[in-house]
Amino acid sequence: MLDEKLEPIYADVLRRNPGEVEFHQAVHEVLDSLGAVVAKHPDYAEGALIERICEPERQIIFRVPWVDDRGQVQINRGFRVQFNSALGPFKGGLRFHPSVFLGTIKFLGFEQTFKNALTGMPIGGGKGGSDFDPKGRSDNEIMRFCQSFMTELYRHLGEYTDVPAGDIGVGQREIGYMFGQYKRMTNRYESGVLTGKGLTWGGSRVRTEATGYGAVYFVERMLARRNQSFDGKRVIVSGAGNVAIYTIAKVQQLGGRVVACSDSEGYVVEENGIDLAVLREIKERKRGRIADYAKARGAGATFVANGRVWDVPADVAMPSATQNELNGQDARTLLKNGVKAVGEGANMPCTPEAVRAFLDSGILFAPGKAANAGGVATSALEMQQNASRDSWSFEATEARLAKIMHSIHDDCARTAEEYGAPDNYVLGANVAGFIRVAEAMRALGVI
Ligand code: NDP
Ligand code: 2IT
Repeated sequence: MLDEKLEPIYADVLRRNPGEVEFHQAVHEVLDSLGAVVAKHPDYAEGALIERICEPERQIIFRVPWVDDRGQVQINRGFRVQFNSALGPFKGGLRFHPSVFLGTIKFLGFEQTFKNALTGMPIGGGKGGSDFDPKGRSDNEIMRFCQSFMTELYRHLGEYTDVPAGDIGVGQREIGYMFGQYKRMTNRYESGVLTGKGLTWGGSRVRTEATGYGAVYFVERMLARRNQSFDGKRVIVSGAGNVAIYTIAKVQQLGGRVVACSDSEGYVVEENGIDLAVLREIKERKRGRIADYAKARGAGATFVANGRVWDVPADVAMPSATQNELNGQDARTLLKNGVKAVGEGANMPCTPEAVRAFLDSGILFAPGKAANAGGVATSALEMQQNASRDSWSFEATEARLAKIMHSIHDDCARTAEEYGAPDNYVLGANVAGFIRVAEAMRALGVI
């Protein structure tokens, strides 16, 4: 049950955004945490502040026509939801996946607003993408799609306005094609308009690794509060994309053993630990499948088609693929198998029922908007380097990332304690993020 002041706000969100179930879910989770805030500081419930936070500043939907390799015209739908710019230019990734619709982008933009606030950096929240399916498309098709997408989107962007980056289905290759088209359309080499760029054309060291590394730093700090570490721990990671790969890399560096990872077609278990070099070769270079990885590894690796990776016993679980990929039943399985910590690398990968099960059980649970903030934080470091026409070393950039993740962790822990729920990082993240955005919005007036 939501607080009585918040219930009508949520009812309005349901009425105004029909069918956008992930957006409803994300809003409900934040409003659930805000009950404690409006009880303590009733002024936050005034001036329609919370209502304004739930309504994007601007939503852009556009046609993306392109020609495939057979000469056929294809039509996709493009989106950019500019959610909140109280703290800085809209900032957040672009997702290319066939499941994308307005509700997906709205949920991601809403989450992004609080995540970006938690980083303490001057970035507002936004998200975009398309229902384009990059799977099986040639490099030329990807380029033509990205160029067409940017031919409309460019007019809504700018280093002081809105700065996209990657997300599912969008990595350095796609950012390159979009940056090229932006440069061509505007006749400006405006490095700070996109992040996740390549190192030779304005990118930052550590941005590729940042989300996965950051999530592991967060969980490491959380474990340390219970005098534990990754050393010797069995870990499972879902997904096998950007976030998953660099989560695996950092866990291994810290002495943990990652025994399973997955993609949308199944999972692989390897008791001796996933071989990162082989995984990277297959996923990053060949753009292959987890089944190909299992085949390449031979007898030591078992591929389970369409199974649940959460059935594999582990000390730590890091869901790093997509929203609602870990449900209540999966949570109970993990708990039964003795999981000690769960860290969300993806955005909203655990269903509300799963989150409740983890919180009730007293294990450590790191919510995505805090744990996966390392990616966007390093994007903000990329913007800083672009603005000063500078380029930092790997070591210096990674040290900044580690410091930011530790400070996000400590902010969440401190806020949770202040609100009488120590160790509830969900409450801590939602409240700490909300207060930053809310304070800035109040200062800027009713706009
Ligand atoms: P990638 O495209 O690199 O990888 C996505 C992975 O998740 C793939 O293994 C993919 O499998 C799997 N996956 C995607 N959609 C589904 C689905 N509907 N069902 C099952 N599996 C799926 O994306 P990222 O690693 O960048 O993103 C992963 C998550 O992390 C997302 O939630 C994203 O929003 C979040 N995130 C990303 C950040 C970044 O910097 N990239 C920053 C913060 C959060 P398959 O190949 O079979 O589709
Ligand atoms: O969900 C996310 O935080 C991202 N996809 C990264 C956003 C960014 O602007 O780097």
